[in-house]
Parts: sequence; structure tokens; C-alpha cells
Amino acid sequence: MKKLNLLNITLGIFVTLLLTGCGSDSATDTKNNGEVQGSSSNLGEQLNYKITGIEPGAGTTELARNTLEEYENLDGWELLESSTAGMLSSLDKAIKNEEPIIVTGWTPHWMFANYDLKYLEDPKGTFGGIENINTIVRKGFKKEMPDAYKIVDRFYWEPKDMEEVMFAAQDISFEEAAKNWVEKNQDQVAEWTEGTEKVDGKEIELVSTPWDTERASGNVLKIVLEQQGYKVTLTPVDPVIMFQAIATGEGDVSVAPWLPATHASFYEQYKEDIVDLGENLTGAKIGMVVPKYMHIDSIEDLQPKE
Ligand code: PBE
Repeated sequence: MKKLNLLNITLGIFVTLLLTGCGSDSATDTKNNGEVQGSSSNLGEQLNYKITGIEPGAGTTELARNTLEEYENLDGWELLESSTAGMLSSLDKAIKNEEPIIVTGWTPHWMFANYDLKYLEDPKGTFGGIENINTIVRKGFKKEMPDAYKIVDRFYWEPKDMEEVMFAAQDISFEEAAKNWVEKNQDQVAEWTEGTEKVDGKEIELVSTPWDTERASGNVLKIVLEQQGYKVTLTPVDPVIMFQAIATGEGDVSVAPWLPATHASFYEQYKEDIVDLGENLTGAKIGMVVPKYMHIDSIEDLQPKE
């Protein structure tokens, strides 16, 4: 799993380099005549009919591809698949130049705190509605590790908690940010561990995905389990590999599935072979995101390529 992930990261960086190269060209040929961009009917031309996306393996990418198919007005539009870092740097650059850009984005994320952004309305609902993040475990986990099962089953927090860890982790490591959160929220953690016994180094494979939201939740749960004496390995992989790892029993637990929409197809594929413990967070969202200075409100406002 680690090898796969490394390969994925290397590939991601490579694709990002490729795409940031192309992206900057298209951003510079779209200079307009002084007026704030994004209002005119030639927005598609200004954007070269490109949506700035993220990693090919992300659920968001799959739903963005579906979106391009489902909306007739998006005929001729393309999704630039790259990486989250590439998307964020294109977004930053566009905003600095007050140029138009459409990205695939999600909440919780610091991008909404750093920039004035809005989600484009999605009348066909191709990006889903309110998303939850669920906890899944492998079959047999409850029986073999009943106390660890109790803890992961009780693990539940609010978007503001996750954001606190994510924001802190912009300056310190995720491990440290998670540790600080756990120290500050001992009462909540005590509710998760109540009535469970400490163990001596029992191993738990915690499988996650490589985004900040899941770095936050994964590291918090890791620390909570470690404080109970478990030896926890946290491995970030692509979402489909995360489901597969739990289905095959290579992994014990994941708190990374975004449902019901974002990871729906992976979930469908593996749902018979995993145990779904329900949400550990609610109030997440994904969709097409633009700077507020752009004068469009809905995906349907975009014009097809001539
Ligand atoms: N995300 C963040 C991921 C899940 C967590 C929304 C970018 C995705 O698979 O799309």
C-alpha cells in the first residue's frame, strides 16, 4: 500500500508540473479589457473551457467528470486533473490577478477562510448535497478487538473541530496539531474511550486518504488509540484503495469515506465486504467553486464550447 501511495504521489507531482505549465498559458491569454472577469458570455473562452480539478483518484474528480457529462451546457468543457496543490496554486494565482477560474473544491477546507469563494449552484445535484464522513471497519474487527471497535464507533466530531486541526497544521505538523486537539478536548475523548481497557501494543492499521481533512481525523484517532496502548499505523492511499484495503482485511479501520455522494461508486463496489459504522462528521460539501468576484452563480450559467 505504501508503494502504491508513493507512486501515486510521484505521478501526482509529475501531472501537476505538466498541468501548471499549461494552466499558466491559458490564464495569461485570458486577460480582458479592464472589467472584472467572469461576467461575460465568453467566460468559457477566457477559461479555455477548463475546470481546474484535483487528483485523478479523488471522488471529487469522478463527480466532476460526471458533471461534465450530465450538463449539456458543459459540452466541450474539460477537467484538468492534477493535484490538490496544483489546484490551490492555480486558484491563488488567479485570485491575485483577479482572473476567472473554476476549481473543484470542498468544505471543510482553509481555502474558504483564505479567499472569498462561492460554490456554483448545482441544479442537477451531480455533486450531491450535504456530505458526511463515515467510519468503516473490516469484517471481524468487532469480534477480535471489541474495545478498539467501541472507540472508533464512538468517534464523532464537528467540522469546527476538524478545521481547528487543519488550520493549526498549516504551521505545525498534523501529529502535533492532532495532539494539541486531543489534549484540549479530553472530555470528548473520554466519552469515546469510556469503559474500554488499555492494551499493550495491539496493532491497528488505520487506512486514510491524502487530503488535509483526513490527515486531521486520522491523526486524532491515531493519538486517541495510542493513548489506549494500541500501536497504530496510519497509511494514506487513494480512496478506492482505502475501501479495498478494508474489504480485504489488510486495513482495520478508516475514517475517510465521504458519503453519500463523493465516494459512492467505491462504496457500491465494496459495501458487501466492509462494515459501515455511520458518520463521524456531518456538514461536508464538494462542488465547483469560484471566486466571489465572478458574476456567475450556477453551473448552468456556463456556455458550451461553440
Ligand atoms: N476530497 C477530500 C476527497 C475526500 C476528502 C473531497 C478532496 C475526495 O475524494 O474527493
